[in-house]
Amino acid sequence: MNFSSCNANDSQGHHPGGPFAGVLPMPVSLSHPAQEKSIMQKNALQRLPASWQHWVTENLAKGCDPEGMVAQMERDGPFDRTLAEFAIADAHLQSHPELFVVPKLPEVDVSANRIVLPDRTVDVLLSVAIPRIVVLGNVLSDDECDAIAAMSRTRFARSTTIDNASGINRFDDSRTSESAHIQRGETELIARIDARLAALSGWPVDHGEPLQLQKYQAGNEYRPHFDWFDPALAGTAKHLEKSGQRLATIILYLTDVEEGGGTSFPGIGLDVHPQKGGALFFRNTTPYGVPDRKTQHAGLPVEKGTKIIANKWLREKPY
Ligand SMILES: O=C(O)CCC(=O)C(=O)O
Repeated sequence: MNFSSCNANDSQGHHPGGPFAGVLPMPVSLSHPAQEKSIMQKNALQRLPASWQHWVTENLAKGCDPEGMVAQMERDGPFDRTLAEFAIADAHLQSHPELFVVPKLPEVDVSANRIVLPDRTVDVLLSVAIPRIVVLGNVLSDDECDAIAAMSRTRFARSTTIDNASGINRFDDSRTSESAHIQRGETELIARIDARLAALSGWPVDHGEPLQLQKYQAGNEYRPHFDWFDPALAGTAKHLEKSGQRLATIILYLTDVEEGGGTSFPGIGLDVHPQKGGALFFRNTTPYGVPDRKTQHAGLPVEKGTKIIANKWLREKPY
C-alpha cells in the first residue's frame, strides 16, 4: 500500500515508511477480554486538543501512514507516543466500524492482581501497555523449575542465533549461553506447563514452539536483539513460512541469579530481574500485529551465579 502525503498541523508532513507501513488493522475477530480492554482505549482520541483530533481524522481519511502520523504527533504535538498510537487506532476504528476488530494476539489479562489459572494462581507484578509487557510471579513452583532444569542437564550445547541472510543457525559472539530443547508435551509435567502458559496467554498450546532453555554462567549474555522474524530479510523470512510470526515471548526464570542476568529492554529503560518461578511475557508486535522495534531486549551478563531460563515463543499459526 502506498500512503498519501499528509497535511501538517502547523508543520510540514513527513511520512517515512515505518513498522505500520502497508498494514492497517486486519479483519480478524477479537476475543480475548483483556485485549479488548487494553487495546481499544476508546477515549484516546478525545484526550487530544480539538485541532489534533481533526488532524488525525482528516489525515487517516486521506490514507496517511499511521506510523508517520505518530512520529509527527510526537515531534509537533508533542504527545507521548503511546497516546498518539492509541488515538490513531481509536480514530481509525471509529471511521471504519466494519474493521472494529484488531488481530487476535496473545495477551495476559491483568484486570486483577492475581490471575487464577486452572491449575495455579499467578501474581501480576508489572504491566506495560506498549510494548505489551507483563512481569509475573509464582508461575512455576520451585520443584517445577528444578525438574525442568534437570531434564535439560545433559542436552545443553553452545547457543546459536539465526543468520539473517541464510536463515541457518550459527554460532554468534552476541549469544554466549548454552541451549537445550524440550518438546511440547514431552512429559506430563511439560504438558501441564504448556497448558498453563496457554491459559495465561490466551494462545493455543499447538501454536507454541518447544521450550528452549538457556543456561548462562558468569560472563555469559545475549546482546540486544529481536525475537520477531523480519519479513524483509531472506533468512528470517524463511522462518515465517510455516508457522508465521513469533507474536509473543514468554521467558520462565528457572533459577535465582546472585548478580546480573536481568532481561533488559534498552529502548524503554526497563530491566527485569530474574526470580525463580517468575515469568516475563512480552508481545513482539504492536496492537496491529506488526513487528515492534521497541521489543528489542537483551540477556544482561551474569555477574555471579548461574541463570537458567526457558523461552516459549507463541506463533501466529500451529507450529
Ligand atoms: O536471557 C534473557 O533474559 C533473554 C533471553 C532471550 O532474549 C532469548 O533467548 O531470546
